[in-house]
Amino acid sequence: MDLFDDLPIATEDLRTAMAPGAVLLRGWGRADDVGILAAVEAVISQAPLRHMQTPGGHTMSIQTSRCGSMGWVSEPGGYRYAAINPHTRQPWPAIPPNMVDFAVLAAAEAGYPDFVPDSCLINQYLPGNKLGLHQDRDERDLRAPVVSLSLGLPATFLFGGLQRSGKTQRYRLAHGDVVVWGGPSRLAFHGVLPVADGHHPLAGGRRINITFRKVG
Ligand code: MD6
Ligand code: FE
Repeated sequence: MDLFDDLPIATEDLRTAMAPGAVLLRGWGRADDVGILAAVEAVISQAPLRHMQTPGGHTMSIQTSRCGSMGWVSEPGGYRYAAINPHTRQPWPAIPPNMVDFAVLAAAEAGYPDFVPDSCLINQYLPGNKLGLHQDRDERDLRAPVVSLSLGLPATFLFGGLQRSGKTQRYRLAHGDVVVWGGPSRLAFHGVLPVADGHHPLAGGRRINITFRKVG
């Protein structure tokens, strides 16, 4: 028995096992939210947000920027990772150091102690924007997890199984929530329902989702 036994906070609620290898760490990203939002703005100023084209020729509603040695590119020919931003013809900006630190610590907290990201995808959702069910499977090294940080407006995240047609669970992802998944869940289907209108004191009228990956 010690002092902390009486505290009303249920720590299990801060850490939710979503599936084998997949964990939700609620609020874990709030520690450096102001610093990470500033770093996101710095990246966006060098690699502007864009609506990407899907291989099927559709324009995605969300807008995307990237940083790290490899950037994910979606275009009519397919998805790929590329060292050069095809729009600026420059290398992607480096992942800001505070963002690397965040991703390394979050992965370790979730049980992936060797994770170091080399690629980062920044998605901006305005109210009404959504992301259809998909798998993240373009990374060469599928042993590494993906670390996801949500900032700004909340969203409903759909998390399914290894088949597109499978049942999905719903999670509300709010400012500072972190999802880390790898292992048996690395290829789970997932998506985001349309973001509701709102205002967040730090991020304004938008949701930012940052995913850190190890591509090489
Ligand atoms: C989002 N996230 O939360 C979209 N992918 O806006 C993703 O697509 C995602 O959160 C792989 C791993 C974690 C993610
Ligand atoms: Fe994804």
